[in-house]
Amino acid sequence: LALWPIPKSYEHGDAVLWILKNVTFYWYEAGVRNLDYHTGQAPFLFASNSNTDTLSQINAGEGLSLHRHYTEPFQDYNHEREVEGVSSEDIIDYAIRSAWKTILKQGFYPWKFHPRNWDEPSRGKKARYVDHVNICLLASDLSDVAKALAGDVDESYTLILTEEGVATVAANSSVGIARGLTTFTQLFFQHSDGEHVYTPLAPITIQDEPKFEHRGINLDVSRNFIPVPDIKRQIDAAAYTKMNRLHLHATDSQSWPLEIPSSSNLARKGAYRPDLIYTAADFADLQRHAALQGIQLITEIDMPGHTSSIWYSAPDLIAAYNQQPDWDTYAAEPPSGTLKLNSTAVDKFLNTLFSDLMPRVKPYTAYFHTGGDEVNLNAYSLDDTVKSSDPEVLQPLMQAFVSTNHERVRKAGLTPVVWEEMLLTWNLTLGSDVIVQSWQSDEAVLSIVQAGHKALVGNYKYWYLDCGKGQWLDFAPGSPSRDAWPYDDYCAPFHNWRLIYSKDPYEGIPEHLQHLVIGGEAHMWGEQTDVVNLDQMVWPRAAAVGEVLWSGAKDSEGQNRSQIEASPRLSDLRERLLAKGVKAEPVRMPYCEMESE
Ligand code: CP6
Repeated sequence: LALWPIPKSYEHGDAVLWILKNVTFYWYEAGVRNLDYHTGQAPFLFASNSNTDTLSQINAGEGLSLHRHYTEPFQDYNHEREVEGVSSEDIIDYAIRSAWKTILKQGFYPWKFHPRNWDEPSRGKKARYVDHVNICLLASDLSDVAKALAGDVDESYTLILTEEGVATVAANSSVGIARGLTTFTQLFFQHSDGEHVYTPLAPITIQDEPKFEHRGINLDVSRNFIPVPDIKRQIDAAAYTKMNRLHLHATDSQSWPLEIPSSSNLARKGAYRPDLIYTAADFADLQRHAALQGIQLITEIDMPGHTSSIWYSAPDLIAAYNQQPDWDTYAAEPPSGTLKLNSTAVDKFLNTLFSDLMPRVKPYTAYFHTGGDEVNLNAYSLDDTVKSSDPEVLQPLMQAFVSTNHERVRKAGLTPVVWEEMLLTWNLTLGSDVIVQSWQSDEAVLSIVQAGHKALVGNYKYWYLDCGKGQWLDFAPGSPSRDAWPYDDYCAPFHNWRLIYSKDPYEGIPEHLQHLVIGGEAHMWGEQTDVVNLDQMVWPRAAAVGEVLWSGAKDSEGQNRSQIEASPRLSDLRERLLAKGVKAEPVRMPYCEMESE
């Protein structure tokens, strides 16, 4: 089975099924009994072994009505609509159009194209035609998008392709439909005749649902600027591996590319160049592009550390700016600089910032990330509002700083996310709603869930995609005297997909606390990555995280999933990503004469 991520359960035969160009998508909804509209017959022709409650309900056509149907020519989703947020209808509409495009327009060849003496697997088998695809949204409640944004959307789906050539994707939510259609596209291969698309996997029944609710990629767009179309391509690829979060590490010490209209100098002066910014329109476009594919874009404004790019527009707010040559006394990375910790000017600045940004993220996500990683105590000895590096002095100030910010986040109707240091290093009291993002260790994840918080995993030894590239600090004052990058001790070697795939998010977590591990993220820190190597750095390795988070790290026997079994599937996914214009790296050779089937 060439699917990535692997579904929870599946059964398939080996008839060959062809798809021709004139496929119609029928979209049904629960609610009104009206099956005869348009088709004049019950549209669901399931194999007789379709015996679950859901399927018999659909079979009987109970309470389903035709909402809409799509015949060729398919237009692209209409992005012109200038409304805030997305609806269930938008998500399904987008999913149908892009599934069709993926199967029939894009073109791709299976990884195993067997260039020499190859017998097409379809040869000699019975050909069938899929002439319609039924999309069944079973929930009558169209508020499922609101649930998606609250993080508790039902992403499960059922996918059936009968011997008669009827395909059905049924789900309780629009996002479930989108996930099912994604799987649907992965059943099909381009024939070497260049004209037909076939699946060797029909008839097939798949029942599927994610293991973890939060399946993300953290994309750092501050260290190197990443243009909007390139971020969109990461979103598309993430959706294609059934990931559902894009954590945008939008600002850091090196640059502030995010336009904040009420403080326009922030990006104008803080970006690398005034044109290397995300305008408010770009930002809305990105959030919408993600939401249409069932992905929440979660914005992080990292603070109080990692903020020296604010100095360019508001120098009075920043302490320990650009200390040379001993920047590393004050910060994890040059240039040093941190928001002052006891400053009314900083408080006013943050109030303006949050009032501007929160209402704009609210239609597309339930979360906001306030950062909090790698704060250096020494920086506050140079902070005129503090003048101390004593943790006893700093802790209450940090508590007030974070509590105030989290109140702002909650007032906007959002849930705060923070890096683990705020809880584990600073010992802050955080609201029980706060999600804590871990990056340093399994022990950290354990401490987070023991404190009763929801945790995101992303251990740097496994899920940091940037590791293994060696040091990049030679330009920084003071650095040449140091031969080794401090991170070389642990952010090395290169994390290949197998290492990434081997990590179980539940490692070291007792069973009764595992429900608090809500998922995790692959991290793309951007010091040595820009648009030239972005795709290769992220793909297909992020898909290894995607499968672990969707399917779980263990197989049905409780063993770590086989990398040998995963390897050809990942190779196949890589071909499909290439067909989408994502320049994913190869993970192996295209063909081996001696390979077993
Ligand atoms: N930037 C920010 C970084 C890192 C972190 N935060 C980082 C730390 C250690 C390694 C890689 C990246 N570059 N803002 C840590 C969360 Cl090895």
